[in-house]
Amino acid sequence: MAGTKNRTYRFTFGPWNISTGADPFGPAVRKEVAFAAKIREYKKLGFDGVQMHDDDVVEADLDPSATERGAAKVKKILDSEGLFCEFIAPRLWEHPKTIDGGYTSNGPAERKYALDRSRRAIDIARVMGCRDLVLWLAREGTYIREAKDPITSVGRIVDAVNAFLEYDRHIRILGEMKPNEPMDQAYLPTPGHFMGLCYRTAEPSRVGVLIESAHSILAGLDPSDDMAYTLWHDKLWSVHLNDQNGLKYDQDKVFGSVDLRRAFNTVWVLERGGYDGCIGLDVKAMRTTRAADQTKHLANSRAMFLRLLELVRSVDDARVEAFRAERDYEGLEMYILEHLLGG
Ligand code: 3MF
Ligand code: MG
Repeated sequence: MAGTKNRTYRFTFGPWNISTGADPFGPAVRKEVAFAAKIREYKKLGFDGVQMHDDDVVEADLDPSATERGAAKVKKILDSEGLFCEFIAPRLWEHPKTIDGGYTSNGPAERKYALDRSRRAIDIARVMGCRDLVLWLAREGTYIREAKDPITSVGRIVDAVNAFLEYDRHIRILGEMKPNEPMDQAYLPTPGHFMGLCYRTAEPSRVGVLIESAHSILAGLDPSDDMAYTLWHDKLWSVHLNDQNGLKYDQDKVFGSVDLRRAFNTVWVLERGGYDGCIGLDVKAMRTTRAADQTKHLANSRAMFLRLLELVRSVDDARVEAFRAERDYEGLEMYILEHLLGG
């Protein structure tokens, strides 16, 4: 796409990306870093904004005025660092009331909790000066398919989105879809599923997606194709770039660290598709990483994006078109591989 070559990108990540290294088989290996100290790292690492869960900002389940006061304090901390808040995501997968899911739980009191908590997350977003609410529907699925009614469940998710659109006339809702983990199977496993649903909501123009590379890979899909599909619909509003080595647990590896060409294609689609959202990274440090190096994976992922961006921008379009015109995809492939190898 013409006219995009001077575009600068804004980089974001969530404070959970600086982590203790605990995994399901072993405890923390690094000390928890205090929130304010994490925030001080952002600019040093070349980042512009912060992605946040509701309870990254303020403890869950406080009353409305305590919630507002707490959020205002955090807004000041971000302001003093020159950072913006990109989105708020209600963390509906840790609370005892959300063991069976949030919006699709079989319990009416639990479903009400999920809706109320999400509305509180919208209140927090307002105070933080951001207009995006991200829904990672972590537990909206099952371990055994007989546990819930699947058709009712889809309707409940639509009803929840509609409730949020009505609650705040400016907020945008972004679905972040993932096929499995923590659940065996999710009701809306891919961005395409959420896209279908968003056209059935009360206000489709305020419903879109965040696409995470690893989540597409886990669904057996190519992240750049998922992104292209939603860009065509003007609905790609945020991304979580990372990488994933095959179909196993969600790895959140450094962007481009597993499949350089797949990452190159991702940057190609974002750049040429005129993507104008933030470049969000959702990456984990290895458990073996020493505390002194616990932000390297973030700096490295950002550096990989920028290196790949240079490569995307220096592709010779005329050559690509000539290969296409000749249907010489063998030649085109070798041209791309040599370009990636610096030749
Ligand atoms: C899980 C995720 C989540 C979301 C986050 C913000 C904890 O695989 O990707 O990270 O990105 O909740 O939406
Ligand atoms: Mg993510």
